[in-house]
Amino acid sequence: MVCLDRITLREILLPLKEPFRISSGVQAERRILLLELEDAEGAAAWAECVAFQRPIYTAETIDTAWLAIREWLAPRLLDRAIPGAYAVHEILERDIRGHNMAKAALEMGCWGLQATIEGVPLARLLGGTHERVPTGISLGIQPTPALLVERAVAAVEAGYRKIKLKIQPRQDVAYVAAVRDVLGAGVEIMADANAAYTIADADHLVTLDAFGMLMLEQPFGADALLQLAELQRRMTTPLCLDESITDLQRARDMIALGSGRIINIKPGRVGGFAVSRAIHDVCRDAGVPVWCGGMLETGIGRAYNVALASLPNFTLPGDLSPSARYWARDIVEPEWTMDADGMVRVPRETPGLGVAVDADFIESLTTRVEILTARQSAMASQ
Ligand code: OSB
Ligand code: MG
Repeated sequence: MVCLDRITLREILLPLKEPFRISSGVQAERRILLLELEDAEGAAAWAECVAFQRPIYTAETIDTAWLAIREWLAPRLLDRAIPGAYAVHEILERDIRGHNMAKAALEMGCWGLQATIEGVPLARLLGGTHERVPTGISLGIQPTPALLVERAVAAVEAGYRKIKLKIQPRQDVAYVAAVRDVLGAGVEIMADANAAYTIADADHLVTLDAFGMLMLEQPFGADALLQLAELQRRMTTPLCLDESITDLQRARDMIALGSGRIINIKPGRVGGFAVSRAIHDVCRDAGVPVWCGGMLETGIGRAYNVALASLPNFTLPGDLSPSARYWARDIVEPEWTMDADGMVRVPRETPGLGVAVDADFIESLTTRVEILTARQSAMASQ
């Protein structure tokens, strides 16, 4: 049972160690929406909304998420007896379209709170089995192939088990070729286009087959399932879908149409853990491997992703880089680390998220706060 007494929305500003460029834009710092969920007995859990500042990845932004949570989503949960975190998705989904990242932040926070209340690690509450999870790195678009190679070599030396290269038209084949050439055939590499191509680029994309990549992620737009299926028929490299997979139905459609052979599950993109787990199960039954994507999260979002990645069908390395990859200082203690074999340890003893949240440091980074209660949302709706 979970019953929320109060939800605190908080925006923090955290500079990235280095700018991260994808085909649709660059980010040098992150405005991040954090949630603190509390019940009437004083139990509390933090959660992170993964929406970016601008709609470069999906339509949501930190500001639309803030609005959706305050106006439509939080009032459904506050002061209401919920049988368990598993039930939250349905409550938030009914007659409210979209806003998956806003829904996910609340839903996952309820899983975190339930784990805290029950005194169990989040991974165990979810049904995770892996004790350690393999990690890959996602490298942003660099000015030259040589600069990308430098970073890829350093990543392999650090132990990363998969090297993902962001690509876009005119910054693709030469970059992939250079990295493959220097790393050799023994390293798993992949590319992610973040929807930068169309079916008109199919002949060009097929030439990427020559580099033996583990997968090619989201070459076309989110809705282009038929064109993706056409490309997949022409390529030996498995396509992996990210932006396209917004819910369980889209995962089923991908499998039925052959639009891809691998799914990148980001819980924020699909509305939370219940849907992530359902997609995981459907993929497991269809023999489709999944892995956990990343959204340049802080250590709070990382705790949720690592717990999710401990489920059995997460068989490929996730974008689960340690704290120091992104931040000069993370907002959790201990920070997330990776061992020399590129593995991240899943917390299996500590209840809840498995890391302590540094509330004082968060306070010093905070640019706005809003406290939501049932009383206040009832007054607002009069
Ligand atoms: O497509 O996975 C993506 C970052 C910003 C926007 C989209 C994506 C990414 C990443 C980052 O690849 C992965 C990470 O968090 O390390
Ligand atoms: Mg992606």
